[in-house]
Amino acid sequence: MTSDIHFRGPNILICGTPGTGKTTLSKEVAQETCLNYISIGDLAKENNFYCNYDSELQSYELDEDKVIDEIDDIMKEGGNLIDYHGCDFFPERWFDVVFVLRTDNTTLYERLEKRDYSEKKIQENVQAEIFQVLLDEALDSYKPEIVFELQSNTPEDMDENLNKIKNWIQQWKIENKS
Ligand code: DAT
Repeated sequence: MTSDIHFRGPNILICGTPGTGKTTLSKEVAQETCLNYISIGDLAKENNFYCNYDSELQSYELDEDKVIDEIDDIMKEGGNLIDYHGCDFFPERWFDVVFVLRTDNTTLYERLEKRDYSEKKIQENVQAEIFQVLLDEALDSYKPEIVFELQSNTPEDMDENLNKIKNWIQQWKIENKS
């Protein structure tokens, strides 16, 4: 059973180190299902939900409380697909399942090189992936039985992951008779 009653369908979180393929996969899932896609990065940008700029990390610090306030009502209804690298600040009750994307370090390095990231930022992200920081964060933040690791190295992985998530949604619908 789910952690909460979601009328419009399950709430799914796709997280993982930047470059593992969250946005690409989330958009494909949203296109093929009735889930409402929400990129936390885009939401923050559109609404300026930031506290500080960290010049060393070349990134803005997210105002997590504002993000939660903004979408809590939508999340209570269900049927949302959230795309964000981290996961430890979201209310645990929001999600029915959490997928953590994983990518081999050489592949991830090559993908991040194509972004205008500094060498330091690339290295930090690749290190985080090697030490499975996001997987551990997900396992610490949610019940381990709702956390699934998905390999995301090749286009075939992408297709397989899309099918796995679609199948998971079908199963959820049967179990929750929605
Ligand atoms: P994220 O949203 O996690 O930062 P993304 O969806 O922007 O990642 O993907 C980064 C790049 O890598 C993009 O050019 C698409 C490519 N990519 C992602 N997953 C892939 C996969 N499984 N196979 C091949 N390319 C992939």
